[in-house]
Amino acid sequence: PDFAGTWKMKSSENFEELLKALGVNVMLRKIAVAAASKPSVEITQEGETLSIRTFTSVRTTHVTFTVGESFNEATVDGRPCTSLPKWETDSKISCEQTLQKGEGPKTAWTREITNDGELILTVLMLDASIEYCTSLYIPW
Ligand code: R13
Repeated sequence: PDFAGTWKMKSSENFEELLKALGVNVMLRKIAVAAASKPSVEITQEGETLSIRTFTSVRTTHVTFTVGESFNEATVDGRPCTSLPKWETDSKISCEQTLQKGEGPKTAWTREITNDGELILTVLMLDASIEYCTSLYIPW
């Protein structure tokens, strides 16, 4: 499937709860939640190699990876991690994150293109199976 394009957020759920569960203090949480409500995402793709840029007013991230190959990124609370993206289905990438140092909750994300051409991003805390946040993106 084709993840490429410029995307804007249509809705998002549970982001603050996720940050809280990850131990982010209330002040940083409020800043992150305000900024994360209006992100834009630019994705380019060549075969199984994706480059994803996420822009917000306080933080911009850029990751490039090939599905099936591990790469370095940061967790949503900013800890350096090694990530291994895999195809969960034809249209869904699932990626487990392993912290590079220290202890912390195990996290993962999934990115999926729906039949309607929308992009769903989910960030999960694997130890606490109920803690996850989901964002829905539509083409810009
Ligand atoms: C700031 C520092 C404190 C921590 C944090 C976490 C997340 C974010 C900002 C910050 C933001 C994340 C946006 C994510 C999006 C993901 C997506 C707690 C480290 C800088 C305040 C803004 C938009 O949808 O792809």
